[in-house]
This record gives sequence, structure tokens and C-alpha cells, in this order.
Amino acid sequence: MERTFVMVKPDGVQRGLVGEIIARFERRGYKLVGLKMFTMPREVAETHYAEHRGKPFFEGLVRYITSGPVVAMVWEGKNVIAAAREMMGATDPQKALPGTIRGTYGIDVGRNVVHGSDSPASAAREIDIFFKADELLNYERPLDRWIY
Ligand code: RTP
Ligand code: MG
Repeated sequence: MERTFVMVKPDGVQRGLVGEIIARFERRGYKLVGLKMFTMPREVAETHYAEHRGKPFFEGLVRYITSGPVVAMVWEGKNVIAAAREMMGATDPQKALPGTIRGTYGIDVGRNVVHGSDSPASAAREIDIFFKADELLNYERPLDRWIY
């Protein structure tokens, strides 16, 4: 089964959207296998967003993501990497479809509420940045046979 990294960004935590975002993944049927809350140190933010280093929005992005607590999660299930991106909607909430997380709760690209890995390689890299192996749980859910 695929795993992906999803994070409620500082604006999502401040606005009380943690439960809403978790609920969407739970209701869809995905399985939560890792969860933690912390304030991201600058070095970690620069590593996480290394692909954007040098871009005009990089400094603002690092300041935003380190500005308060985030909730980091690992979700497991069939095709969860692409599905999470679809559930979140486009990077710019102005372009995100209504009903997506960003299209429902966001207005500005610099305050887009949630992060999700954009590929299998990113998911593996990001899970490794934020979770130790023993912080990821393997457990049975009897209801899985009603989802798959
Ligand atoms: P994320 O990595 O945060 O999940 O978002 P994403 O894949 O949808 O978008 P990405 O291209 O990776 O951009 C990372 C974050 O940088 C901010 N951004 N600002 N001002 C701008 O033009 C701009 N472009 C990107 C956004 O907060 C975006 O989520
Ligand atoms: Mg990205």
C-alpha cells in the first residue's frame, strides 16, 4: 500500500482546521499511520522545500511554514499520493476546485492550509525527513474489507 506525507500548515492549525482535514482522509477510507505536532525549525523547512530554494517566494515560504505549529501525518492506502493532491486542490486556492480543501478553506497561495507530497519520490523523502521508522504504525483495520 502507498503512503504519503500530509501536513496541516500553521494557518490551518491557527484556524482550527486540523480536525476537518483529518476527517476528510478518514471518511474517504485512508488509514492514519503517523501523526505529530511541532513547530518546524528553519533548517528543516529549508530541507523540506529545497526544490524551491532561489525562487522569489522561498524566503516568505520558509517564514510562513516556521511561523507556528504544524500537524504532520502519514496516510496509507491505494493511490493515496495522487488522491491526497486531488483532495487538496491546486496550489493556488484561487484555482483550486470548490470542494477541495484549498478550494473550500483558502484564498491566497501563500496561506494554502495544507501540504501533500507530489510524487512517490517526494513522499519517501518527506516521510523520512519528518518521521522515524518506529513512529510509523502497522496495524490491522477489520473495516478495510469494506473499503477494498
Ligand atoms: P506544497 O509543497 O506546500 O504542498 O504545495 P504545492 O506542492 O502545491 O506547491 P509547490 O509548487 O511545491 O509550492 C510550495 C509552496 O510555496 C508557496 N508558493 N507560493 N507566491 C507564489 O507564487 C508561490 N508559489 C508557491 C505555496 O505556499 C506552496 O504551497
Ligand atoms: Mg510541493
